[in-house]
Amino acid sequence: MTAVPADAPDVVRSAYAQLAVTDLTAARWFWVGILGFHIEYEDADFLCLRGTDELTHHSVVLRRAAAPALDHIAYRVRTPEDVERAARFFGELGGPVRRVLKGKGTPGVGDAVRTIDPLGFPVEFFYEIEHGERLIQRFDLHRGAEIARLDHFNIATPDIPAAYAHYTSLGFGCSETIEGDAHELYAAWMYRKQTVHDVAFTCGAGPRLHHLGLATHESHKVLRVADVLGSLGKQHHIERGPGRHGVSNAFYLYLRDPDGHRVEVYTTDYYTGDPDHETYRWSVHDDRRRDFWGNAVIESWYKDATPVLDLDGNPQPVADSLLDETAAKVGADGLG
Ligand code: XXG
Ligand code: FE2
Repeated sequence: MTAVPADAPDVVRSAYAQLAVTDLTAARWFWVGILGFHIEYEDADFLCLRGTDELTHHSVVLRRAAAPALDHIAYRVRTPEDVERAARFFGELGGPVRRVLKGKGTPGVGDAVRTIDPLGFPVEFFYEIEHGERLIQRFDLHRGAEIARLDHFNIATPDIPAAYAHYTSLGFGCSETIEGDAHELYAAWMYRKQTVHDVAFTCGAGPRLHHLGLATHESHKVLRVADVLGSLGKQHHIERGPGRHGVSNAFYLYLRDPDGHRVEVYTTDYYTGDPDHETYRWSVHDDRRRDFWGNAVIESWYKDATPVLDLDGNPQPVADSLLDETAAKVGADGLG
């Protein structure tokens, strides 16, 4: 694990994302029925969802709204003092900093701080959260893709070096990158917990949410969810995969929920917790980097993403990407 810079909050992990969805019934079919999330809390406006391995209240929150969007991504910090540290850190960066008191924000979450980070993303930092019943060995309740936990956020952002610099200043390590001939950064994977990533950057118009990475334990769960969608005639929810990533080595499948939010069912990446863990660098010309078997990445995966909201619920303006990975000559991708 990398050291925490003196002025930065000690981030433990990517903890939850709150998505705006237009139809909670349709969303429930997908997130609960197909992915296998468990409902920890629901009312007319919110659905709080938890994976089988998660002991805290939720890792995905769905909020009923007029249009699909990302409300915020949220990181858990190590102590209540780190919530204060987050307020100071982002205050000094000049972004808006808003206190959200327990009971006034997302159900189950204690006192939190929300900000718009230098990349334009709405981000929450919290320590306190309610705990849920242990479901690890409630095999009788496991279903669908049997999502065990949220693994990562993937964000679409136009300037990858700026994203890399910001998350480095928050004490994140870098497990892997995709780079051009002059080492220009096309993508990077960064972590606080001891896996390949808590957050990754896809070069694209942004700020937008590219996807949520959701961990399941076994690759046959990834295959099963694709089979089930086919059987139901719902194959249009499958966007990319199944396949084996080059970056991360994970076995993967990308799906789109009824509002178009992208999720990745993800399994078997690797440990990154040694203090001298080295970054693994892929060439943008290596067609195994995004799919180890050289399968093409479809254009919608590079181009589509979820709009993000500011702290008042208004859409954040989007800037064009500085680099275009689809324009790099990348063999089997067939793009560019
Ligand atoms: O989690 C991931 C991803 O960011 O979704 C994409 C790991 C690897 C990849 S990639 O498409 O680069 O293999
Ligand atoms: Fe991912």
